[in-house]
Amino acid sequence: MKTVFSDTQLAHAPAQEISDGELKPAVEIPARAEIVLKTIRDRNAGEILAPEEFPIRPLQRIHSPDYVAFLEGFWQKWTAAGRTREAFPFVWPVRSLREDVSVNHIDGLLGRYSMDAGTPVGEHSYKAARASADTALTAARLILDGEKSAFALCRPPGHHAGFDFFGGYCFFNNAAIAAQYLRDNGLHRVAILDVDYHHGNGTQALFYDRPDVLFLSLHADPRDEYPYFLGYADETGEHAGTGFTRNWPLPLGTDWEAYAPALEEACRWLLVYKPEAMIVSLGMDCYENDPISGFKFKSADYLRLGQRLAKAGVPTIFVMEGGYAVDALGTNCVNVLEGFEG
Ligand code: SP5
Ligand code: ZN
Repeated sequence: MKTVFSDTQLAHAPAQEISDGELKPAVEIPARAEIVLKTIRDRNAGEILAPEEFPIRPLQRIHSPDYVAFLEGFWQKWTAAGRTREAFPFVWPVRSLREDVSVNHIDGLLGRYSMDAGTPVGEHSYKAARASADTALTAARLILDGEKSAFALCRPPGHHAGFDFFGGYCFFNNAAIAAQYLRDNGLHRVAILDVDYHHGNGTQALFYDRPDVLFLSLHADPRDEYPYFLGYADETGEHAGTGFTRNWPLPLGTDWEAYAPALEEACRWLLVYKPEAMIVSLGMDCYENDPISGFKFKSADYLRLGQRLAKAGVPTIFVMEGGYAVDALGTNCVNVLEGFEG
């Protein structure tokens, strides 16, 4: 399987994140991509190519122009305000506050365009996130050109990012951008299967009223885990999209045995929907030693995951999302890719 990756994605290198009432070392770091690359090379898991540079249009099919412009101009405004360190938002337009006003202050803008305080924004975040989206788009291009599978080694990840907000370490929704690109280039039905440990709230919301992109997600029960406010079983789509979103919230402590039946159900929905292509939002954070997560996957379970996904028999783009046990991340990720290739 071909892998797409650009060194520019390494430029987003956050030092710290807000977690547990402290500033802790960031977990969504360049070493994640580096270990996956190294493992692909060590195991001869296929050619690694650089992404094409896409124009801004495919990205703006998913994200609002004002949000994209905010991220592009962020560092200039931040430093003009005298700040030198990476940024964290801290005030949000929640219930009873207005999100329709056009604020000037960079702290107001940071809140307007974010969902949490857990996502550091630095000098190079925008260009790394653009490169990450280009990586997903290039993988989509490979599928349109006839490849049966492709791996977009995306970083920063994407599935928490929405129409006009960043969060959950995500800036641009790489999987959604790839799905829309497939739709805009002749495919009629695209499925997104999200197996990251966290619910893909951004992706779900982007396609919630649409029947042309099926969204299926298995994740930790949001009652007990980030992102808390979306990802419940009663969310099944709205308007024309009614029935085209499905969620499997699973309890903390879920291992492969408990996960597999839910995955079977999701695969049955895939079978019924008959997508022309599938995008797998591939987080490896269900792993037992993940530092921020609570599932119990073993490394060998990632082989099984890849094998099961191959049985769907659909052209597949793997888009990397989370997974923070860096030492095992390469093994777990390449296990999925090799499991898929058989
Ligand atoms: C793409 C992705 O996987 N994003 C995940 C974002 C999770 N952000 C919340 C992190 C909270 C960490 N809390 C640590 C608890 C264990 N000490
Ligand atoms: Zn995750």
